[in-house]
Amino acid sequence: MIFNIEYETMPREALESIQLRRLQATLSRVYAAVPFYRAKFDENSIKPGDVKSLEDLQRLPFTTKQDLRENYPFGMFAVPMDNVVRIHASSGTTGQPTVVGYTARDINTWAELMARALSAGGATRGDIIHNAYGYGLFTGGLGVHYGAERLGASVIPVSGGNTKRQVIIMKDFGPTILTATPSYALHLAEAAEEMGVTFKDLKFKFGVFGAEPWSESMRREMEEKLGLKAVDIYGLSEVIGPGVSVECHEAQKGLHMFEDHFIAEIINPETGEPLPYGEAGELVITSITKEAFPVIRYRTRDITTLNPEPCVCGRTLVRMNKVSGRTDDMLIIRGVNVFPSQIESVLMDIDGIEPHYQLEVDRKDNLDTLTVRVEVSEQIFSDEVKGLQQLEHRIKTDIKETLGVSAVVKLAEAKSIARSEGKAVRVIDRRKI
Ligand code: DLL
Repeated sequence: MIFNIEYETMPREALESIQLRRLQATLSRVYAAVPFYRAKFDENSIKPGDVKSLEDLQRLPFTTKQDLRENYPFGMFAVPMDNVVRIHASSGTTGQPTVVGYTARDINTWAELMARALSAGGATRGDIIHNAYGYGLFTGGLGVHYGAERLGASVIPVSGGNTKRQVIIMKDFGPTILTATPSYALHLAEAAEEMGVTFKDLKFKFGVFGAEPWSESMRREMEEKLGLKAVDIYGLSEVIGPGVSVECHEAQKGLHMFEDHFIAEIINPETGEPLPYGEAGELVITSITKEAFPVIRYRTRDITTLNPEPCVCGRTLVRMNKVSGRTDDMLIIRGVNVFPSQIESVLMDIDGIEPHYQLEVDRKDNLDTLTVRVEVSEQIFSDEVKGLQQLEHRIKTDIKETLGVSAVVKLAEAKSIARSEGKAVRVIDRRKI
């Protein structure tokens, strides 16, 4: 089902004229209300009125995470606090959290976008949504929650954690849609198995997974293990939270960007030059309907490509490919660029490997070392030493062949790598310490 058929299937030309109008209004608003933007525009000798076409957007300066940090906590808000009804913050593993605000209208917009996203992911009014994204400052829990209610589905606000209780709820309440980070969804399946509950026998039809990167191979693994169709949802607190883009369950091929609210660009992260459709680079987003916390050309640091081809689902919205990594997640190991997601793909294509792994990077005698710790199934782990050595060798060779980097591979016993209730920790880089 397409929740908002008018906007989601709009002819390109009509969509672009709405985008331009909304962009112009946003620019006037931020110029008048946010000293940061006024100063930035003035520095670049550009006034909101100079933006006369969508192409002119490229003349505007970028906004970075650093800019948001410098205006911590409320300096980027474009409305008086009287009009702010909600505050969220991104945890961020380093430095200050980023604080974002919403007006009542923003909350309304977000609910609509999340209803659209859930519906693209296969949810309908009749569904029961088991929402295991964390509730709190993180946008995942409440984002899905409001969207589910807007859609008219029944939402179980279970949040992250208390995993055993979650399994009982899944068994007794019979939810049909699972929303969680992919890593927590896998953890739920494991916990269920330990309690004698076969996840596949539960009533789940669709899973709407996001908040962290997960590869195509991970999708296959999850669909098989969880017995559902898995779709990808993308978003970030700075832009609104979840509900910036989402895959449709029909194609499961690229995430439709809700372009009536966000303008997406891809740039070369080194030079800032805009890149054409189909080329990989950093995703830059401009919000065009947000009131409390609009962002102009926000550099997400997420790497993807945009694809304008029509989709079988009927949506005319441009699609972004699955995020392949972040510009700041890229590991440089002995000069070779390595994204954790590339290693994930290699691992998931090998039988007997569990979807739980961690990359450890060290520096010994001025040389980088990469250790890949990955879990194997219990059956394999209890196998003869020779079999384990062969498997280690296979992984090492596949990584070397695909990525050109040498790794030490350590097979770990099932469930020995720490599980997370939210975003998984995939990389431990000791070189920075
Ligand atoms: O993770 C919002 C969200 C909640 C999205 C629930 C989807 C589902 P932040 O905590 O601000 O917001 O983190 C944003 O997470 O810049 C990406 O690097 C990463 N991320 C989010 N979704 C995906 C995804 C939420 N589907 C940061 N694939 C983003 C890959 C993702 N990375």
